[in-house]
Amino acid sequence: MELTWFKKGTIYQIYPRSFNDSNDDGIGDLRGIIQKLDYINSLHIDIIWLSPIFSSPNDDNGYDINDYCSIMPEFGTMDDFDELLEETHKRGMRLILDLVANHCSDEHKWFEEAKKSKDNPYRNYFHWKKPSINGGPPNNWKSFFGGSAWELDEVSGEYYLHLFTKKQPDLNWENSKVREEIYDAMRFWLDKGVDGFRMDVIPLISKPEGYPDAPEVGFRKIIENVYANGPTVHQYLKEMNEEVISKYDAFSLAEGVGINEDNVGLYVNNDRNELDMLYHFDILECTIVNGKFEEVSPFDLVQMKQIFKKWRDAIHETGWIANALGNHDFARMVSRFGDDKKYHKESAKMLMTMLSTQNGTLNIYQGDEIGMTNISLLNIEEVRDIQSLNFYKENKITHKYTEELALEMINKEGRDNARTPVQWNSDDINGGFSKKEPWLKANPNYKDINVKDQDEDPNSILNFYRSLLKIRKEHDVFVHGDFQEIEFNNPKLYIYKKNLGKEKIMVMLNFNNSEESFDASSINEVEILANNYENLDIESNKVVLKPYQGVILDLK
Ligand code: TEU
Ligand code: CA
Repeated sequence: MELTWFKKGTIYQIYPRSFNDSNDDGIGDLRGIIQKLDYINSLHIDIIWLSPIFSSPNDDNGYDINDYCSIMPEFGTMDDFDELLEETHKRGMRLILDLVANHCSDEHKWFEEAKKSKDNPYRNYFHWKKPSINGGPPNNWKSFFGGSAWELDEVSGEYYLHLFTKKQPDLNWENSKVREEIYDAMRFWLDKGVDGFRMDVIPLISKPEGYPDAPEVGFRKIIENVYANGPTVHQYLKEMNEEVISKYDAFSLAEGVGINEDNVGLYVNNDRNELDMLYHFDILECTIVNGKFEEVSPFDLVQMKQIFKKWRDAIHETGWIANALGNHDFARMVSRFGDDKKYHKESAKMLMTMLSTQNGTLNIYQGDEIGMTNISLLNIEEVRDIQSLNFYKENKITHKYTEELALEMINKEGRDNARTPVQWNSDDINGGFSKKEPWLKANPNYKDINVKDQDEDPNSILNFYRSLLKIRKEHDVFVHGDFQEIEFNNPKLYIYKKNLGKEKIMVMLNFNNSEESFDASSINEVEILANNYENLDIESNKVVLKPYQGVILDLK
């Protein structure tokens, strides 16, 4: 398997609104990112992914675009962007943008035109349907963010489809004009030198024929069986690849919502010429049973091992995936999978030890490199995320949960957890993100968790990330290789050996908050490549791992 730059590279996701504010208006911006490029480079990052930076009314923080070839004024100008791209490339890094092509904003010219009349030339850019016979929405589809996925347009008496908020109408990909518009926008950025795209909810672009009612199953199943993987999705992805991506030295990282281990190959196998890679939702949603703000299951390590294995096997030697433990849509990884209190430092390091040794492209999210944690928002006025706000509003009507519990759920699972401002230092107000009150409040724990302090501390999470990402560059076995699991059914330890040609490593991870030991008679002469404790306790035939200890051995 050939390791192209994007397979081997480490991706660092930036959520621009929360990254760094250069002009103290409380909102992160492009110049703020430029100021931090040396910092990003110091992490051994290869590829920066920017969440949407295009003009948008911000109903969903830029995931509702009203002009695909412009920069959101709050984030800066096109000149700022050109400088950001140039400065990124100067440092040997690449830059990818977020392509939100399943839907646009209802304030996009296309939709404003489409609403004017049934025979407007833009009408067919969207999905319109007559009311059902009883007068309600055309079918039972629910939006990802609560309520019906259909909104009535009073003028024409027809409904339009929006799988996300009603300000995010779905584009009709069956219309070749829509596809050309999107491809043109992609070319606009690629011609500037952009290195590819992260593709937002791309498995949703093709809708099932006849818009059939969804079965009464959990929301994740509805996504998988009804909203995603439509009949023409592969035709369009091939077309997009052939007409656009393949013409450039660029790649696609798809958000693999609704994709499972059985159909992933259709999207990413090398001979398909569709997508270069995707990240799936099985790990990200491993504690989310049906959908966010529904049932939550406790974290289960054996299940996580099974998921990693299942996906590794599904694409082995044929395709490629990326791995992430968090992004702007999920609670913070250390709070979900580690211990963000007593073993904060240990568990944050251990989790990255695991993630950086999985097969596939490594995808990390801003702030995780310093172990940023979930935030406790004190009341609903502090909540910003549209998904959480809609949940809270809907709950006020249904009274399914008490208001206290609803807020507790938002604090546990909500997307604002990942969107609090990056914590740059302890001295400045708002953790150095901005002098003005930020659009979403800074986590008060910036006093203890911040870039500046960790930069100066050789034992910090930040410097541990740096060393892991550096050795990953030097050893391809980190990126891919044959896996041999040890004690697979052990619910506390995750232990595996990997080899690729002459390279052999062993990874030992303790997910528990007390010491755990296992038989180590198979370990011979070794060199320690990474260890989040000072020592490794190997006695005769036994390895004893400290709470949340994570170790990588180079097996000679
Ligand atoms: O996310 C799609 C998606 O599936 C998420 O809505 C996810 O289900 C949810 O956040 C988890 O509970 C993408 C973007 O990453 C997200 O930020 C956007 O809001 C969404 O698409 C619409 O563009
Ligand atoms: Ca700003």
